[in-house]
Amino acid sequence: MLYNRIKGILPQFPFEGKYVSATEMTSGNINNTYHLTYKSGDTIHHYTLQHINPYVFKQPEKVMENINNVTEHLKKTLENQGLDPARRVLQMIKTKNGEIMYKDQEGFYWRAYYFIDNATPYDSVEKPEHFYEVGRIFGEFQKLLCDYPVENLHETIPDFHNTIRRFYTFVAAVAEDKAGRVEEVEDEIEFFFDRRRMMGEIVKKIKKGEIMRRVTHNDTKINNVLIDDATDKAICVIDLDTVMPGSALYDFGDAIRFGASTAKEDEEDLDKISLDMNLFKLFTAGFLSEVRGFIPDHEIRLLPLGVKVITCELAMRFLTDYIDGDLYFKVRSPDHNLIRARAQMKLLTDIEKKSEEMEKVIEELLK
Ligand code: GN1
Ligand code: MG
Repeated sequence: MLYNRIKGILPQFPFEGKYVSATEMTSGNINNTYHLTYKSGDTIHHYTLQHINPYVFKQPEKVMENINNVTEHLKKTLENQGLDPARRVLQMIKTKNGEIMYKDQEGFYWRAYYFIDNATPYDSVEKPEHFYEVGRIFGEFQKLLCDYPVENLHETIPDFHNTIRRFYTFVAAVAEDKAGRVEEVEDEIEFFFDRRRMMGEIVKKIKKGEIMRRVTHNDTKINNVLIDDATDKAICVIDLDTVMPGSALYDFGDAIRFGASTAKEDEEDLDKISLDMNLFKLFTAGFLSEVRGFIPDHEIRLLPLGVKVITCELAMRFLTDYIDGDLYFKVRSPDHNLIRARAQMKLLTDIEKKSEEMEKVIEELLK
Protein backbone atom coordinates (compact mmCIF):
# COMPACT_ATOMS: atom_id res chain seq x y z
CA MET A 1 0.00 0.00 0.00
CA LEU A 2 1.16 3.48 -0.86
CA TYR A 3 0.80 4.84 2.69
CA ASN A 4 3.04 2.08 4.06
CA ARG A 5 5.77 3.08 1.63
CA ILE A 6 5.87 6.67 2.90
CA LYS A 7 4.60 6.59 6.49
CA GLY A 8 8.13 6.49 7.93
CA ILE A 9 9.15 9.47 5.83
CA LEU A 10 6.23 11.85 6.53
CA PRO A 11 7.20 12.70 10.16
CA GLN A 12 10.63 13.85 8.97
CA PHE A 13 9.16 16.95 7.29
CA PRO A 14 7.32 19.83 9.02
CA PHE A 15 4.02 19.28 7.13
CA GLU A 16 1.21 21.29 8.70
CA GLY A 17 -1.90 19.69 10.20
CA LYS A 18 -3.04 16.08 9.99
CA TYR A 19 -2.30 13.65 7.17
CA VAL A 20 -5.34 13.12 4.93
CA SER A 21 -4.16 11.28 1.80
CA ALA A 22 -1.41 10.58 -0.71
CA THR A 23 -1.61 9.78 -4.41
CA GLU A 24 1.18 8.76 -6.72
CA MET A 25 1.87 11.00 -9.74
CA THR A 26 2.88 8.74 -12.57
CA SER A 27 4.00 11.02 -15.40
CA GLY A 28 7.76 10.96 -14.55
CA ASN A 29 10.07 8.27 -15.90
CA ILE A 30 12.68 8.45 -13.16
CA ASN A 31 11.67 9.48 -9.61
CA ASN A 32 8.66 8.36 -7.55
CA THR A 33 6.45 11.35 -6.82
CA TYR A 34 3.57 11.64 -4.34
CA HIS A 35 0.98 14.35 -3.89
CA LEU A 36 0.18 14.76 -0.20
CA THR A 37 -2.87 16.33 1.38
CA TYR A 38 -2.89 17.54 5.00
CA LYS A 39 -5.56 19.41 6.92
CA SER A 40 -5.58 21.78 9.88
CA GLY A 41 -9.08 22.94 10.84
CA ASP A 42 -10.71 23.97 7.58
CA THR A 43 -7.42 24.64 5.86
CA ILE A 44 -6.08 22.12 3.36
CA HIS A 45 -2.35 21.93 2.68
CA HIS A 46 -0.81 20.26 -0.36
CA TYR A 47 2.76 19.04 -0.68
CA THR A 48 4.87 17.09 -3.14
CA LEU A 49 7.09 14.33 -1.78
CA GLN A 50 9.70 12.64 -3.97
CA HIS A 51 11.91 9.65 -3.69
CA ILE A 52 15.06 10.34 -5.71
CA ASN A 53 16.13 7.57 -8.11
CA PRO A 54 19.61 6.52 -6.93
CA TYR A 55 20.53 4.76 -10.20
CA VAL A 56 20.11 8.00 -12.16
CA PHE A 57 21.19 10.56 -9.56
CA LYS A 58 24.41 9.29 -8.06
CA GLN A 59 25.02 12.49 -6.08
CA PRO A 60 21.64 13.78 -4.88
CA GLU A 61 23.28 16.41 -2.63
CA LYS A 62 24.65 18.11 -5.72
CA VAL A 63 21.26 17.96 -7.45
CA MET A 64 19.71 19.68 -4.46
CA GLU A 65 22.49 22.26 -4.26
CA ASN A 66 21.86 23.20 -7.91
CA ILE A 67 18.12 23.46 -7.29
CA ASN A 68 18.66 25.56 -4.19
CA ASN A 69 21.00 27.97 -5.98
CA VAL A 70 18.79 28.32 -9.04
CA THR A 71 15.54 28.81 -7.11
CA GLU A 72 17.19 31.42 -4.86
CA HIS A 73 18.41 33.30 -7.93
CA LEU A 74 14.99 33.13 -9.60
CA LYS A 75 13.32 34.38 -6.44
CA LYS A 76 15.65 37.34 -6.03
CA THR A 77 15.42 38.31 -9.69
CA LEU A 78 11.61 38.30 -9.60
CA GLU A 79 11.55 40.25 -6.34
CA ASN A 80 13.91 42.84 -7.82
CA GLN A 81 11.38 43.27 -10.63
CA GLY A 82 8.68 43.89 -8.02
CA LEU A 83 7.04 40.50 -8.64
CA ASP A 84 5.83 38.01 -6.02
CA PRO A 85 7.73 34.72 -6.44
CA ALA A 86 5.27 32.68 -4.31
CA ARG A 87 3.55 30.76 -7.14
CA ARG A 88 6.29 31.33 -9.69
CA VAL A 89 9.25 29.48 -8.20
CA LEU A 90 9.48 25.98 -6.79
CA GLN A 91 9.93 26.09 -3.00
CA MET A 92 11.68 23.33 -1.10
CA ILE A 93 10.69 22.25 2.41
CA LYS A 94 13.63 21.35 4.61
CA THR A 95 13.40 18.42 7.02
CA LYS A 96 12.71 19.03 10.70
CA ASN A 97 16.48 18.79 11.18
CA GLY A 98 17.00 21.60 8.69
CA GLU A 99 18.38 19.30 6.00
CA ILE A 100 17.68 19.72 2.31
CA MET A 101 16.77 15.99 2.03
CA TYR A 102 16.00 13.07 4.30
CA LYS A 103 18.10 9.91 4.06
CA ASP A 104 16.05 6.88 5.07
CA GLN A 105 17.34 3.74 6.82
CA GLU A 106 18.04 2.03 3.52
CA GLY A 107 20.12 4.99 2.35
CA PHE A 108 17.53 6.40 -0.08
CA TYR A 109 16.93 10.14 -0.36
CA TRP A 110 13.59 11.96 -0.05
CA ARG A 111 12.69 15.61 -0.57
CA ALA A 112 9.58 17.77 -0.36
CA TYR A 113 8.17 20.87 -2.04
CA TYR A 114 5.19 23.12 -1.48
CA PHE A 115 2.53 22.17 -4.01
CA ILE A 116 1.34 25.07 -6.16
CA ASP A 117 -2.47 25.09 -6.10
CA ASN A 118 -4.88 25.90 -8.91
CA ALA A 119 -2.35 25.26 -11.63
CA THR A 120 -2.00 22.25 -13.94
CA PRO A 121 0.93 20.45 -15.57
CA TYR A 122 -0.59 19.21 -18.87
CA ASP A 123 0.79 16.03 -20.45
CA SER A 124 -0.12 17.28 -23.92
CA VAL A 125 -1.33 20.50 -25.51
CA GLU A 126 -5.03 20.92 -24.74
CA LYS A 127 -5.33 24.53 -25.82
CA PRO A 128 -2.86 25.79 -28.46
CA GLU A 129 -2.34 29.07 -26.57
CA HIS A 130 -0.89 27.06 -23.68
CA PHE A 131 1.98 26.03 -25.92
CA TYR A 132 2.85 29.65 -26.72
CA GLU A 133 2.93 30.13 -22.95
CA VAL A 134 5.18 27.11 -22.45
CA GLY A 135 7.61 28.55 -25.00
CA ARG A 136 7.44 31.91 -23.33
CA ILE A 137 8.17 30.59 -19.84
CA PHE A 138 11.10 28.42 -20.96
CA GLY A 139 12.48 31.50 -22.72
CA GLU A 140 11.90 33.52 -19.56
CA PHE A 141 13.65 30.81 -17.53
CA GLN A 142 16.73 31.33 -19.71
CA LYS A 143 16.42 35.09 -19.36
CA LEU A 144 16.06 35.11 -15.58
CA LEU A 145 19.15 32.92 -15.29
CA CYS A 146 21.29 34.51 -17.99
CA ASP A 147 23.34 36.39 -15.36
CA TYR A 148 23.78 33.35 -13.12
CA PRO A 149 27.36 32.02 -13.34
CA VAL A 150 27.16 28.70 -15.21
CA GLU A 151 30.37 27.44 -13.59
CA ASN A 152 28.67 27.52 -10.15
CA LEU A 153 26.41 24.63 -11.15
CA HIS A 154 27.41 21.00 -10.73
CA GLU A 155 27.23 18.72 -13.73
CA THR A 156 25.05 16.27 -11.80
CA ILE A 157 24.74 13.81 -14.68
CA PRO A 158 28.05 14.14 -16.50
CA ASP A 159 27.79 14.34 -20.29
CA PHE A 160 24.00 14.41 -20.12
CA HIS A 161 23.62 15.80 -23.63
CA ASN A 162 27.05 14.86 -24.90
CA THR A 163 25.57 13.08 -27.90
CA ILE A 164 28.98 11.97 -29.17
CA ARG A 165 29.61 10.14 -25.89
CA ARG A 166 26.05 8.86 -25.88
CA PHE A 167 26.63 7.31 -29.29
CA TYR A 168 29.64 5.39 -27.97
CA THR A 169 27.68 4.30 -24.89
CA PHE A 170 25.06 2.98 -27.29
CA VAL A 171 27.69 1.14 -29.34
CA ALA A 172 29.12 -0.40 -26.15
CA ALA A 173 25.64 -1.56 -25.12
CA VAL A 174 25.17 -3.18 -28.53
CA ALA A 175 28.55 -4.92 -28.21
CA GLU A 176 27.76 -6.16 -24.72
CA ASP A 177 24.19 -7.26 -25.54
CA LYS A 178 23.45 -7.73 -21.83
CA ALA A 179 19.81 -8.67 -22.26
CA GLY A 180 20.18 -10.68 -25.49
CA ARG A 181 17.96 -8.23 -27.41
CA VAL A 182 20.36 -6.98 -30.10
CA GLU A 183 19.38 -9.42 -32.80
CA GLU A 184 15.79 -8.21 -32.87
CA VAL A 185 16.69 -4.50 -33.27
CA GLU A 186 19.22 -4.48 -36.12
CA ASP A 187 17.26 -1.99 -38.24
CA GLU A 188 16.93 0.38 -35.31
CA ILE A 189 20.66 0.12 -34.60
CA GLU A 190 21.48 1.06 -38.19
CA PHE A 191 19.22 4.12 -37.97
CA PHE A 192 21.57 5.65 -35.39
CA PHE A 193 24.77 4.74 -37.23
CA ASP A 194 23.34 6.66 -40.19
CA ARG A 195 22.87 9.75 -38.03
CA ARG A 196 25.98 9.77 -35.91
CA ARG A 197 27.52 12.89 -37.51
CA MET A 198 24.35 14.96 -37.24
CA MET A 199 23.97 13.90 -33.62
CA GLY A 200 27.34 15.39 -32.66
CA GLU A 201 26.92 18.79 -34.31
CA ILE A 202 25.87 20.76 -31.22
CA VAL A 203 28.62 19.27 -29.04
CA LYS A 204 31.17 20.34 -31.66
CA LYS A 205 29.77 23.87 -31.89
CA ILE A 206 29.97 24.27 -28.12
CA LYS A 207 33.57 23.01 -28.14
CA LYS A 208 34.53 25.45 -30.88
CA GLY A 209 32.92 28.29 -28.92
CA GLU A 210 30.37 28.98 -31.66
CA ILE A 211 27.52 28.71 -29.15
CA MET A 212 27.51 29.50 -25.45
CA ARG A 213 27.04 27.18 -22.52
CA ARG A 214 24.11 28.48 -20.52
CA VAL A 215 22.11 27.57 -17.42
CA THR A 216 19.63 25.10 -18.86
CA HIS A 217 16.71 23.03 -17.60
CA ASN A 218 17.39 19.89 -19.65
CA ASP A 219 13.92 18.38 -19.31
CA THR A 220 11.62 20.88 -20.98
CA LYS A 221 8.56 18.71 -21.41
CA ILE A 222 5.22 20.52 -21.37
CA ASN A 223 4.30 18.75 -18.12
CA ASN A 224 7.21 20.47 -16.42
CA VAL A 225 5.34 23.77 -16.70
CA LEU A 226 2.41 24.76 -14.50
CA ILE A 227 -0.42 26.58 -16.28
CA ASP A 228 -2.55 28.76 -14.05
CA ASP A 229 -6.14 27.47 -14.04
CA ALA A 230 -7.66 30.94 -13.81
CA THR A 231 -5.62 32.82 -16.41
CA ASP A 232 -4.29 30.07 -18.75
CA LYS A 233 -0.82 31.65 -18.36
CA ALA A 234 2.31 29.64 -17.62
CA ILE A 235 3.39 30.47 -14.09
CA CYS A 236 6.12 28.10 -12.95
CA VAL A 237 8.79 25.80 -14.37
CA ILE A 238 9.07 22.64 -12.27
CA ASP A 239 11.31 19.53 -12.11
CA LEU A 240 14.65 21.26 -11.75
CA ASP A 241 16.58 17.99 -11.26
CA THR A 242 18.62 18.36 -14.39
CA VAL A 243 19.38 22.09 -14.18
CA MET A 244 22.98 22.16 -15.34
CA PRO A 245 25.30 23.95 -17.71
CA GLY A 246 24.03 23.13 -21.21
CA SER A 247 22.78 24.49 -24.51
CA ALA A 248 19.59 26.46 -25.14
CA LEU A 249 19.27 24.45 -28.36
CA TYR A 250 18.57 21.29 -26.38
CA ASP A 251 16.01 22.97 -24.12
CA PHE A 252 14.19 24.35 -27.13
CA GLY A 253 14.45 21.07 -29.02
CA ASP A 254 13.23 18.88 -26.19
CA ALA A 255 10.15 21.01 -25.65
CA ILE A 256 9.26 20.70 -29.34
CA ARG A 257 10.04 16.96 -29.44
CA PHE A 258 7.59 16.30 -26.64
CA GLY A 259 4.95 19.01 -26.94
CA ALA A 260 4.70 19.59 -30.70
CA SER A 261 4.40 15.92 -31.55
CA THR A 262 0.96 14.84 -32.69
CA ALA A 263 1.22 11.78 -30.43
CA LYS A 264 2.49 10.60 -27.07
CA GLU A 265 6.18 9.89 -26.50
CA ASP A 266 5.38 6.16 -26.42
CA GLU A 267 2.69 5.96 -29.13
CA GLU A 268 2.59 2.49 -30.70
CA ASP A 269 0.73 3.47 -33.86
CA LEU A 270 3.51 5.12 -35.84
CA ASP A 271 1.07 6.58 -38.37
CA LYS A 272 -0.20 8.91 -35.67
CA ILE A 273 3.22 10.51 -35.09
CA SER A 274 4.39 13.71 -36.77
CA LEU A 275 5.60 17.21 -35.99
CA ASP A 276 2.75 19.72 -35.73
CA MET A 277 4.08 22.85 -37.44
CA ASN A 278 1.37 25.04 -35.98
CA LEU A 279 2.46 24.08 -32.46
CA PHE A 280 6.08 24.59 -33.52
CA LYS A 281 5.25 28.16 -34.58
CA LEU A 282 3.38 28.96 -31.38
CA PHE A 283 6.13 27.68 -29.11
CA THR A 284 8.85 29.41 -31.11
CA ALA A 285 7.00 32.73 -31.03
CA GLY A 286 6.65 32.46 -27.24
CA PHE A 287 10.28 31.45 -26.76
CA LEU A 288 11.68 34.19 -29.00
CA SER A 289 9.53 36.84 -27.31
CA GLU A 290 11.77 36.33 -24.25
CA VAL A 291 15.19 35.37 -25.59
CA ARG A 292 15.76 37.92 -28.34
CA GLY A 293 18.28 40.39 -27.06
CA PHE A 294 20.48 38.02 -25.14
CA ILE A 295 20.59 34.92 -27.37
CA PRO A 296 22.27 36.03 -30.60
CA ASP A 297 20.49 35.53 -33.93
CA HIS A 298 23.05 33.03 -35.22
CA GLU A 299 22.23 30.79 -32.22
CA ILE A 300 18.48 31.29 -32.73
CA ARG A 301 18.88 30.12 -36.33
CA LEU A 302 20.27 26.84 -34.99
CA LEU A 303 17.16 26.01 -32.93
CA PRO A 304 15.81 23.51 -35.54
CA LEU A 305 19.10 21.62 -35.23
CA GLY A 306 18.33 21.34 -31.50
CA VAL A 307 14.99 19.67 -32.33
CA LYS A 308 16.72 17.11 -34.57
CA VAL A 309 19.61 16.31 -32.26
CA ILE A 310 17.57 15.94 -29.08
CA THR A 311 14.93 13.74 -30.74
CA CYS A 312 17.73 11.52 -32.04
CA GLU A 313 19.33 11.48 -28.58
CA LEU A 314 16.13 10.42 -26.83
CA ALA A 315 15.36 7.76 -29.42
CA MET A 316 18.87 6.35 -28.96
CA ARG A 317 18.71 6.54 -25.15
CA PHE A 318 15.45 4.57 -25.15
CA LEU A 319 16.94 1.96 -27.49
CA THR A 320 20.14 1.77 -25.40
CA ASP A 321 18.06 1.12 -22.29
CA TYR A 322 16.05 -1.53 -24.12
CA ILE A 323 19.28 -3.26 -25.14
CA ASP A 324 20.60 -3.00 -21.54
CA GLY A 325 17.45 -4.67 -20.18
CA ASP A 326 15.62 -1.56 -18.87
CA LEU A 327 17.95 -0.29 -16.17
CA TYR A 328 17.37 3.47 -16.45
CA PHE A 329 13.81 4.42 -17.40
CA LYS A 330 10.75 3.10 -15.57
CA VAL A 331 8.86 0.74 -17.91
CA ARG A 332 5.25 -0.38 -17.95
CA SER A 333 5.82 -3.41 -20.22
CA PRO A 334 8.86 -5.43 -21.34
CA ASP A 335 8.98 -3.65 -24.71
CA HIS A 336 8.12 -0.15 -23.43
CA ASN A 337 11.59 1.25 -24.17
CA LEU A 338 11.51 -0.21 -27.69
CA ILE A 339 8.09 1.34 -28.28
CA ARG A 340 9.44 4.69 -27.07
CA ALA A 341 12.51 4.37 -29.30
CA ARG A 342 10.45 3.56 -32.40
CA ALA A 343 8.05 6.43 -31.71
CA GLN A 344 10.93 8.90 -31.41
CA MET A 345 12.56 7.52 -34.57
CA LYS A 346 9.34 8.07 -36.49
CA LEU A 347 9.09 11.59 -35.10
CA LEU A 348 12.69 12.31 -36.09
CA THR A 349 12.05 11.13 -39.64
CA ASP A 350 9.25 13.69 -39.91
CA ILE A 351 11.33 16.40 -38.23
CA GLU A 352 14.10 15.83 -40.79
CA LYS A 353 11.58 16.41 -43.59
CA LYS A 354 10.39 19.63 -41.96
CA SER A 355 13.81 21.12 -41.21
CA GLU A 356 13.60 23.81 -43.88
CA GLU A 357 10.06 24.69 -42.91
CA MET A 358 11.21 25.20 -39.31
CA GLU A 359 14.05 27.42 -40.51
CA LYS A 360 11.59 29.53 -42.50
CA VAL A 361 9.37 30.05 -39.46
CA ILE A 362 12.37 31.30 -37.54
CA GLU A 363 13.43 33.69 -40.33
CA GLU A 364 9.91 35.13 -40.37
CA LEU A 365 9.96 35.65 -36.61
CA LEU A 366 13.41 37.27 -36.75
CA LYS A 367 12.24 39.94 -39.20
C1 GN1 B 1 13.22 11.54 -17.94
O1 GN1 B 1 11.44 11.41 -15.44
P1 GN1 B 1 11.34 12.61 -16.30
O2 GN1 B 1 10.10 12.55 -17.13
O3 GN1 B 1 11.48 13.87 -15.50
C2 GN1 B 1 14.67 11.89 -18.30
C3 GN1 B 1 14.72 12.94 -19.39
C4 GN1 B 1 13.96 12.45 -20.60
C5 GN1 B 1 12.52 12.07 -20.20
C6 GN1 B 1 11.80 11.45 -21.37
C7 GN1 B 1 17.17 12.52 -15.55
O4 GN1 B 1 12.61 12.65 -17.33
O5 GN1 B 1 16.07 13.17 -19.77
O6 GN1 B 1 13.92 13.43 -21.60
O7 GN1 B 1 12.52 11.13 -19.10
N1 GN1 B 1 15.36 12.41 -17.11
C8 GN1 B 1 16.60 11.97 -16.79
O8 GN1 B 1 10.44 11.41 -21.12
O9 GN1 B 1 17.22 11.17 -17.48
MG1 MG C 1 12.90 15.27 -15.19
